[in-house]
Amino acid sequence: MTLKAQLESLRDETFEKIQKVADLKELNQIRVEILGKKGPITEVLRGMKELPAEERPVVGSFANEIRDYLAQAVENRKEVLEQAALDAALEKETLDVTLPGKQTPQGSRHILSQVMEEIEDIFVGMGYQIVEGYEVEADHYNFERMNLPKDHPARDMQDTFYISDEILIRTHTSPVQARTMEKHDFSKGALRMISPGKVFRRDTDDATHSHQFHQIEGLVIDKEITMGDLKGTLEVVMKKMFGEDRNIRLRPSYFPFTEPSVEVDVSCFKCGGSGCNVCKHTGWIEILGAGMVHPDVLQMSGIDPTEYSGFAFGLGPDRVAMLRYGVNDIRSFYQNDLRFLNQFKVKE
Ligand code: 2NL
Repeated sequence: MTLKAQLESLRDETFEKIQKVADLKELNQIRVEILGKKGPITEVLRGMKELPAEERPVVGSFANEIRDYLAQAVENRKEVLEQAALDAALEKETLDVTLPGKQTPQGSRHILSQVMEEIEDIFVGMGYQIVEGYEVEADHYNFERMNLPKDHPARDMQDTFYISDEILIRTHTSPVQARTMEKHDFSKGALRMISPGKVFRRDTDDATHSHQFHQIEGLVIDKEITMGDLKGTLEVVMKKMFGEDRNIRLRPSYFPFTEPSVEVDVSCFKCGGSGCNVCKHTGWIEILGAGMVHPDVLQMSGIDPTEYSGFAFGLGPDRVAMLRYGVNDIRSFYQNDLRFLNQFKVKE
């Protein structure tokens, strides 16, 4: 076989190999093998000095031609394979922007927070300040200042969890009011406040009792505050909470920190007063405890009861939520069961 024929068959075989190769790595191997320093073409070019002088240019240019031809074939094939690899990657990694996204579970305000904020909004609209205090309190502020000295029998109804003899978790939000009363500067006007928050009692938990629940207490102190202010204020609030058609009625009661004391009933929001399951066929729903602030309570907080008077009330948001939404077990609010809570989901 002539050298020319050898080169031609090397060209044709290599070209075929290049066309068949499907892998960039293998393609590169072929390039190194055929066109590299140890490859057959380099060898031919190197062996040219053995040839007669007149054949050298012919063989040299033919070998160069084949080398260039194969180098170009490798380059073309490389482009084809790279494009194919890119197409495959694009195909595999296709992002369908029309697919629905992964849903992130969206939470919501707890139903008690919703009820409390609604009540807070009513009072803010009437010029009250919202004051929050400590859940861990001094016996002094929780009991003594509320006219409940250590031997007072009414303490039994508000037994709680003691951190020490003098430190406890509050049984009502009254200590917040006591702390605010002693600080209030009456030269700047009346004190109007509500204190919403968590409270604790040593209760045996059942459908209507929980060792932890909520309270919103209200307090107004100024010169010449009367029972009429109490009644008028609570009537407006009850109408805003339960509907403009509601009425209220006051019944005598007892709290150590108020005198006189009353229970406040609101006419039933479901039946309007004719009697139903919500009002237990009485037409009335017991909703608040209230009264005129006991003079001794004013005195203990540094307010002169001969000059100032005030009314106060306590309201249970848990009970409001239970009545309004037909929840029959107070413990449902504290179990974090999403099947319960999701029923009261609101868009934030
Ligand atoms: C109830 C009873 C009540 C008060 C809370 C109060 C606060 C001060 C002075 C006098 Cl600083 N009283 N708070 C008064 C009457 C009743 O709560 O049954 N709550 C659910």
